[in-house]
Amino acid sequence: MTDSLEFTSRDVLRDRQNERLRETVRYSYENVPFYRATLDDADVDPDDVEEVDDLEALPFTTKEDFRAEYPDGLFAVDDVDVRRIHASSGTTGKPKIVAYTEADLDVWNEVMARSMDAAGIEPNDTVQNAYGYGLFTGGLGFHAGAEELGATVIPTSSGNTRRQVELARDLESDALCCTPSYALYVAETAEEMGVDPRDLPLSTVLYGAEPCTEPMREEIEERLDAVGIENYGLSELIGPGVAVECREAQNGMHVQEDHFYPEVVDPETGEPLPEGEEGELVLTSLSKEALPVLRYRTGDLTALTTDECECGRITTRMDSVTGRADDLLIVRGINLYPSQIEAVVLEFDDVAPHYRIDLYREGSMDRLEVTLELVEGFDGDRERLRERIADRLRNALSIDPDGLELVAYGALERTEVGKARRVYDRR
Ligand code: DLL
Repeated sequence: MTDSLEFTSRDVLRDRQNERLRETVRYSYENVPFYRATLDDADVDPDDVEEVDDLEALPFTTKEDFRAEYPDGLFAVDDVDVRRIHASSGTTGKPKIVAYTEADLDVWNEVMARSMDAAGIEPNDTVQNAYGYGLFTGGLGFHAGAEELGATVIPTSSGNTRRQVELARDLESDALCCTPSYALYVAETAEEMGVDPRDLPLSTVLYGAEPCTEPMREEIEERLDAVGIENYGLSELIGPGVAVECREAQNGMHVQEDHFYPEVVDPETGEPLPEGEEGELVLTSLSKEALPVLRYRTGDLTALTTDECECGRITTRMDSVTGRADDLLIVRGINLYPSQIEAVVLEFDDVAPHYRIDLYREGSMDRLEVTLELVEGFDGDRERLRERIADRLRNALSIDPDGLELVAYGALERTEVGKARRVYDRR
């Protein structure tokens, strides 16, 4: 972790980024026919890209490009130099296959170890890793990062939740790594087992891989009496480890900018947006060998800031992802992200952090149904609560769900393995 530049200055960081960008563009051009073709088409001579400000001239790389080049058309090295393969957890179509050389794995370990360090994990801590092991990058990514840091890893993988609770208690796990929805499920399972989740020794939950609003984080922290630290990443760039919050501020995720260069663009026009404005995150790898990526459109919506952070890191921070550009629900002409509904309904203390959104088409009309769970032991006036929530949705989001149902605690299905699904769009 000595070479991280996280605590130097923006000028030192910028020099490193420029140097690595020049190498990456030239390397991609020379080793990946796809990049040679797209750069030639855009009339970009790799030698003209001298600094990150020149990135704007480069064409984007998209998910469709990954699909078209499936499985290994974007690889820049021969098979013999590939040490590991992972794949994205895409729900539709073919997965995106991603590759790592030995040096890529070293970078990944380094950014993951830094992420753990930023989260306040120490070498003498025990880290229970409940991200799925396998093609998904969560399991092995967190595993290697914790080892690199020098911590003890318990590779529980996802699922078998009662055993997670027992092991956390018996082996005195200090940190739990998992999706935010799974962290809540661990808490619920503990309760079912007669174990107070707040009594579990966990002091940190490193969550990520799916969106998590601030009220959801508060719920995780409250239920498990632990600090929740958000992680962001994607297979196409490396996996987890692209950005992480610091424990000091918990206010935006520090992008590991010496390896991944972030931009935010208007999702419609592709024009770069100024700092602070929300748009689609575009990332360029600055050190990847097996799979360099130039201006990859992540589809994730966020905003960037270089405001000072109390932790002393000088890296750009990104906001929590509010949704994916392709998650946008257009309901009767109103644009809506599932996370907006989540943020509104979780303001209500009587609503548990589990919900589902169903969309149907009736004739030419959209029908929106929201199902919410009540907290355990709710004995208030259900109808009154329902009306209050409906009012709030109307005022805050200008939507009036056709159905708003409050169901008993535990009635909605939980996700034990993989990413939680909350939206069912059947239109
Ligand atoms: O989900 C990598 C990861 C694993 C990140 C564990 C953090 C923790 P993929 O399966 O390729 O990789 O999915 C990447 O997941 O484009 C986002 O849409 C979403 N995502 C990842 N982290 C967050 C987050 C891993 N903190 C896709 N908030 C990304 C919201 C996230 N969405």
